[in-house]
Amino acid sequence: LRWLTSGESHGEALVGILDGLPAGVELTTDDVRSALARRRLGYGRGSRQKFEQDELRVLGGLRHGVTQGGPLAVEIANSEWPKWVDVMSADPVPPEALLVDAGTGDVREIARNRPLTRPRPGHADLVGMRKYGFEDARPVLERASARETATRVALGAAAAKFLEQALGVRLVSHVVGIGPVEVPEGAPVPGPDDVAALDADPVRCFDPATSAAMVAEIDDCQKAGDTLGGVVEVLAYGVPSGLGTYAQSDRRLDARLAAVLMGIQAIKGVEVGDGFRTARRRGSAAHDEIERGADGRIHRRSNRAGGVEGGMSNGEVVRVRAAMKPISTVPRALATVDVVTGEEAKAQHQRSDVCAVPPAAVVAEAMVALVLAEQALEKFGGDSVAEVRRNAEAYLAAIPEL
Ligand code: EPS
Repeated sequence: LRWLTSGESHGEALVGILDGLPAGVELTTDDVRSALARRRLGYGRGSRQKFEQDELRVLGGLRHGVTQGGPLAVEIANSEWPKWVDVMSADPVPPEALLVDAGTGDVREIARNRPLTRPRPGHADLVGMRKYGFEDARPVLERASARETATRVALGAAAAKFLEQALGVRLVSHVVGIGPVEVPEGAPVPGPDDVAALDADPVRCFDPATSAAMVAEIDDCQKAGDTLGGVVEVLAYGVPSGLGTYAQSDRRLDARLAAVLMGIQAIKGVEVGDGFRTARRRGSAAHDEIERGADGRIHRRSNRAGGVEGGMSNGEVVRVRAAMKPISTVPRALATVDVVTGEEAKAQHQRSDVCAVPPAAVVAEAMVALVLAEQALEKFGGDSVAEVRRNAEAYLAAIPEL
């Protein structure tokens, strides 16, 4: 399984291709639309989420609600494109076109058309401009933008359907921290049937008291002209044991999960299971003791390992966390240097989200779905959902105690 995306934040459309998905996955454009809608939820997002729409088209790989085995191609058009046709035009535009307001036809200097020369600390702006040879941060921020995650959520929705239909795997994502506000240790963890409740919570938090404190923290932060990061968690229920391998480092399941979570914009840390907390424990309190249950099957008494041991899924719930830094477009702008004048300056800022942690949970869920689908196909193979299911059942029948 492999995937690629293309497109700019204010471009005409984002596009994504998912190659290697078996035939026979039941999927509709409404399934993908509802995944995209979940990514737009979340208290603390900026004005852009209110007026911009994701306009989805599935261009390949799907027929009559069933995948065909060919690459799945999605297009997510941007309803705001008419305002950006000149700034983001694929073909050259005369300089005077950039002085015309695409909406009203007025001739004046348009903020969105002005070169951006004051890079934001924490953003890709400065290094991107220098690396690619731009005098304007526009091309850098257009592609570095987390708007691109819409495409990955669309592809992840297809991967999640495959996992559920072929293997009975179900995923859930939630927010466990926003800024200094954290879900208390030992608080109940959501299950796959709690997705609707999480979608209904303003910050995708499963603990109501913490959710209210998170909302208050976002309000405080907004008043202070600042931004917030946080921590998200993804849980995958029903993952069969044996995905990934200890035999080669790059094929470890945890290595793949960490790589794709780190690949989400603004993620600065990844944890598998109790991760950093386990590092503070002694071995006797760190590992998950093995026992035989009343049903005769072998399982773990706890799941501090997050369902992965030796780079392989062990049959317990797969649990990973990702830490997101605060958004680098800080309204109370930080110090920078204007790369054209060389003078000290305040970093560019037009508008920004205060906090994008709730949508990051949905993005992380999509990435976990893609990697679990990739690893399931590597382990079981198969060109159709039915074949993958048969292969998985045959493997699992041979190890009945797991
Ligand atoms: C983003 C900045 C914001 C977000 C955008 C991602 O856009 P702007 O700077 O134009 O206000 O709204 O996210 C989306 C549009 C989206 O659909 O998620 C960034 O810099 O990453």
